[in-house]
Amino acid sequence: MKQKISIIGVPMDLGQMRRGVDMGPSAVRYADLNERLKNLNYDVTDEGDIKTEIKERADLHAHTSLKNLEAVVKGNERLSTKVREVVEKGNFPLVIGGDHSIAIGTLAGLGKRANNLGVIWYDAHGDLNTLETSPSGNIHGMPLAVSLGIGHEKLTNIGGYMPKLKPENVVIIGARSLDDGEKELIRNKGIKVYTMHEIDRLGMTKVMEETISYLKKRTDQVHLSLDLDGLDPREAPGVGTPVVGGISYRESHLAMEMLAEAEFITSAEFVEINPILDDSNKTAEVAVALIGSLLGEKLL
Ligand code: Z70
Ligand code: MN
Ligand code: MN
Ligand code: MN
Repeated sequence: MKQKISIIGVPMDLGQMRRGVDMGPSAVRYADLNERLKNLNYDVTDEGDIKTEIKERADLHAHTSLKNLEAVVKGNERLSTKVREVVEKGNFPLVIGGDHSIAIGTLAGLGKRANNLGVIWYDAHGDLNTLETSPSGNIHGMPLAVSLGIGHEKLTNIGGYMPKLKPENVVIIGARSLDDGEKELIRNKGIKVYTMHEIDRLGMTKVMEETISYLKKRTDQVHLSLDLDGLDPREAPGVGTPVVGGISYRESHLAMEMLAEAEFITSAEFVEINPILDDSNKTAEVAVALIGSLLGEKLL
């Protein structure tokens, strides 16, 4: 039977302050995602976009310094429901963002059905802040903490349960910008992290071999949450928070191919694609190429 993939767009831009990341799903569709997956012989359904609030109309002055809290919660509740439905019909959820705050809803939808969910967090950042540790109040800097059950209860309770994840089931790859509170959380919870230092030292092959065997031992499903700012901004310039010294396109390609060979990724999301800040839709094209590799595309 043909494997089925459901594309879910999430034009969310309320988890951060830059304009344009809400256009990420359109940019990725424009870069021919659907075609690419059909050529790999998948049965593809584009589920369309999840409704998100418009920036101007969101409650910018809610009674908390978590920016746009209510609007972020609403969008993520809708996303969580959609992801759960897609998993229940046996499809592979492929979520396209939108800022990284949408990982809260994706993981809420997945965790409901998995016994022991694992996550690969491919990102320049840890996204492990809470209101107390955040330098910005931006919720896209918090989704991993929230999914571990740490943070504002309106966020941690999305989907009606918590936590969605165990700290020992998480592997962060590509980190090079961590706030003090995030470093503390990583140490206290024993979260496995491959910073750029380890990627340079060990090479991406070893990093992925270790990541795969680590998660295979302890999880029954693995979600890939890929923030395009994990890549170097020279190759993925269309992101809101570029950080120099990132993972190369080639290394990322290899990482995706190794995940495809291991056949253990059960859902994925590609986030923080901002075509307004881009160089002729390059970042969406990179995302689509990586998605192709993740889902089994080979040159020969
Ligand atoms: C910073 C914060 C962040 C993504 C930037 C940045 C977080 N640590 N996350 N871009 N995807 O504001 O919390
Ligand atoms: Mn916008
Ligand atoms: Mn992120
Ligand atoms: Mn990031």
